[in-house]
Amino acid sequence: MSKGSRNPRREMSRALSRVANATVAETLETQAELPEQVLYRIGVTGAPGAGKSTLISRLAARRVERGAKVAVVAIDPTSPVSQGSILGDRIRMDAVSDDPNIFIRSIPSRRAHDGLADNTADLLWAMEGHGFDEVIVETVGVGQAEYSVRAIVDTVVLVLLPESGDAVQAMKAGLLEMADIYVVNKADLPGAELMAGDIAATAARQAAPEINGGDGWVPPVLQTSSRDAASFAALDAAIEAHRAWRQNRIDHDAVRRARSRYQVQGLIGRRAEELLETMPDADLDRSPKEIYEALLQQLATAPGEGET
Ligand SMILES: Nc1nc2c(ncn2[C@@H]2O[C@H](COP(=O)(O)OP(=O)(O)O)[C@@H](O)[C@H]2O)c(=O)[nH]1
Ligand SMILES: [Mg+2]
Repeated sequence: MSKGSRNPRREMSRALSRVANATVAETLETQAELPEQVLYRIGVTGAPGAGKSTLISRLAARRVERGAKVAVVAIDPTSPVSQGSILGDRIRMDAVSDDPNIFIRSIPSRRAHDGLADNTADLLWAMEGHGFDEVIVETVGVGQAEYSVRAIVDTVVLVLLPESGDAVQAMKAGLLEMADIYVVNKADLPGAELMAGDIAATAARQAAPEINGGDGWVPPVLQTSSRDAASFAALDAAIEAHRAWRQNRIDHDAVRRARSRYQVQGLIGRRAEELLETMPDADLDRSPKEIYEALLQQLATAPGEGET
């Protein structure tokens, strides 16, 4: 579609805008064919303020330097104007050069049941076919989102902050299977070393054969700091290592099917929501079974049909 285009970045930007605010019907119009998925997807997740945007800008710059065409999309619930350091980084990068090998875009997140923006899968889909090699997607981790992002990206990087021992203890229980790479960021702050050690011990124990796809990827635990350029080289290398491991060890067809499942489930959920929002009160004053059956009938008609 974009072959021979003179401005793939603008094209991708338009494609993202189209999907960012689209109804289900509009979204489906862009999904009539199965695209060849070529973008390697790196998910970077973690709490607000963990330093994800800062880390991503360093990581992206490094990967572009190595010759990759890198797209970055930040699904951010905070205003990109007031909070998004990624926007500042973009301005800084653009000031240095109008590098056609990097694309950065911040998109306000929409609510979803699983903490991941309800259209993240569709946004990633829309980024295919514009000549980029990989996409780094920033998502704010609010518990469930860290698990959900697994379904749609290839490598999950979880960014954590050096914290008190108590917080680490509480977190350990939830760390199971969560990420492919753990990063204790802001390692210039006290407590990073201790925390990284704690997580590494937990991660090693959890890399049992029955976890993580069957043959023991042991998630590395790295420390990064915006004051230490070498720390991002280590992160870059860890991502490449995971990518190589994944390439040979996982069932790619199964992954593709799981992604389709996740994406279609999201589309159906949103379509159901659209229909329930416009359902007359009288229709809602019925039993859940009756409402469900009425909804199923409406779902059976093409989405958008009969709408203005
Ligand atoms: N001390 C320290 N501060 C950092 C580091 N990385 C980012 N920050 C600061 O942490 C704040 C949040 O960073 P940001 O990248 O926007 O975090 P995000 O919300 O996870 O995307 C900003 O004020 C950054 O300047 C770091 O390595 N060390
Ligand atoms: Mg951010």
